[in-house]
Amino acid sequence: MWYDFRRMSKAPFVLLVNPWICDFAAHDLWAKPLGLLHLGALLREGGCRVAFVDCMDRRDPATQQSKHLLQGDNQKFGCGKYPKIPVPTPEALKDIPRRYYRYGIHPDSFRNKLREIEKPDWIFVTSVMTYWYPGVSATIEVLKECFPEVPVWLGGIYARLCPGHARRSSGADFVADLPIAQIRGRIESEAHFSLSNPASWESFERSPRPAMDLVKDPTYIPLLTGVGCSHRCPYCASHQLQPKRERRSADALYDEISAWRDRGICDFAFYDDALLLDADAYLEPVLLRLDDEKPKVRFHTPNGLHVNALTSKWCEFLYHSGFETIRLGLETIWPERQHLLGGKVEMRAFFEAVENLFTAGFRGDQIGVYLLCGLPGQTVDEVSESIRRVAETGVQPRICEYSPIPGTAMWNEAVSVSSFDLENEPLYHNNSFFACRRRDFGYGDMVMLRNLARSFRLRDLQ
Ligand code: B12
Ligand code: SF4
Repeated sequence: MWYDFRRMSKAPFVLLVNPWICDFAAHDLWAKPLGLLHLGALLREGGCRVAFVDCMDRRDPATQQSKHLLQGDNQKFGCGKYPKIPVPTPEALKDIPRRYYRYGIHPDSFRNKLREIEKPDWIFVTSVMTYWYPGVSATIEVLKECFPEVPVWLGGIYARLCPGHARRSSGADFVADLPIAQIRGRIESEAHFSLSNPASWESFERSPRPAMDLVKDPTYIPLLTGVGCSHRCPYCASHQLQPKRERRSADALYDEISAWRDRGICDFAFYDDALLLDADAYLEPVLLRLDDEKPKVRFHTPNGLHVNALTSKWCEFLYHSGFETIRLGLETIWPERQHLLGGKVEMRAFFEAVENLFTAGFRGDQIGVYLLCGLPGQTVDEVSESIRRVAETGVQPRICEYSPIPGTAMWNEAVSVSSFDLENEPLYHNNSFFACRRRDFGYGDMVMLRNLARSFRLRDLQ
């Protein structure tokens, strides 16, 4: 379809949409569409009008009144369960003995929200996990039904990692598999409109804070102090998605946190891939300023911290600054695999980090340690030993089932190990599906290891 954007001589009105998620499980673990809200802030600063519809709003009143879905609920630190509707399991995932759901608001509520909005000039839909694409396609289908003549662009992580698949199956008119700096040019040439803030699109440091004000009554705020990571772990897409390491200034971060705190927000979650890298220059001044002020806030690091950065100084600092949820990336306790994965961490450093955290005052149930599970070449024994060894230190082992990601260094190996068509079907990237299962490391082993890790966490609750 061809759209005559030349009619758009004025600033466009852009509708931003966070799509539904389809999966066996999904939790609101401080999950907000940060990329889309970042884009919204850039568009708004550049002169566009924007509106936001969140298909993942857990507290949507119309959905809460509906009897046709399973209701979500609120949990601690602003997190919670999404409402969900069982939907047919896609053929590719049929052998998983679990219910498949579409998570998020009721379709009638979504349609009503779209009816209430002035017709947009443009619709921007985001995406996160590649294997959540059925939720993206279902969202775009409704958007097309309500606004058939409005162009829909799809961006975000699925669009970046699987652009060919997204072009074929999402229903979007354009799949934006470009870095953010190039998206500006594309918007301007399509809309015949000059954004007034070109410099903000060029550098992360200069960009405005994400438009979290578009989210109705947020219960927590996601934060991104920097993008990119100096490591190149073979299973990770960080470098593909954000090749350049960039940081926001300490002042900008302080302003963002204090503004939300003054509006009553207590919980803040960092999405950074490398939060503690150069933290003396960026994070330390912010935490020091916040330390003198009231009310106190709580911080959470769901995406994992680098073990080597957890010196005794930093552990004490994190404790006194209100860090509540600590996650560490250990991957495995086997030195050979640690080396193959880039040699970021050694057991000596891990034990030291755990000791530093305990000495600083953290409890074991606040500290979760991510262990990779099911990597090509990994054995069941390696993972179970890792789980036990981590549990012995008094902290909580957490399994990260390997999710193969196109374009990563490990991708070709994953494709050759797997008996599933990883290259053409992103549903097989689902961490619950475990596409790299094999004779000596099957789906049942994965379930057993997940339960083993959970049993140690439950032990800590007793
Ligand atoms: C924060 C995070 C999480 C959080 C929450 C994620 C969420 N739901 O929001 C937590 C810690 C819970 C998490 C969990 C997992 N994660 Co994660 N996570 C991330 C992380 C670090 C950041 C994502 C993010 O918000 N980025 C920030 C924003 C700014 O970037 P963005 O969304 O890409 O948006 C930019 C552009 O794309 C663009 N854009 C966005 N939308 C749109 C729309 C349009 C129209 C346009 C034009 C542009 C545009 O604008 C933005 C510009 O700045 C990424 C890695 C990364 N560096 O991106 C991994 C990542 C997404 N996670 C990944 C994985 C593997 C997982 C787990 C499966 C790990 C595991 N085995 O348990 C679990 C899955 C959990 C689940 N089922 O929900 C993989 C992806 C896997 C996949 N197949 O898709 C990634 C890429 C990391 C990796 N290993 O490489 N994750
Ligand atoms: S896994 Fe973590 S440390 Fe490794 S490259 Fe990705 S973000 Fe960096």
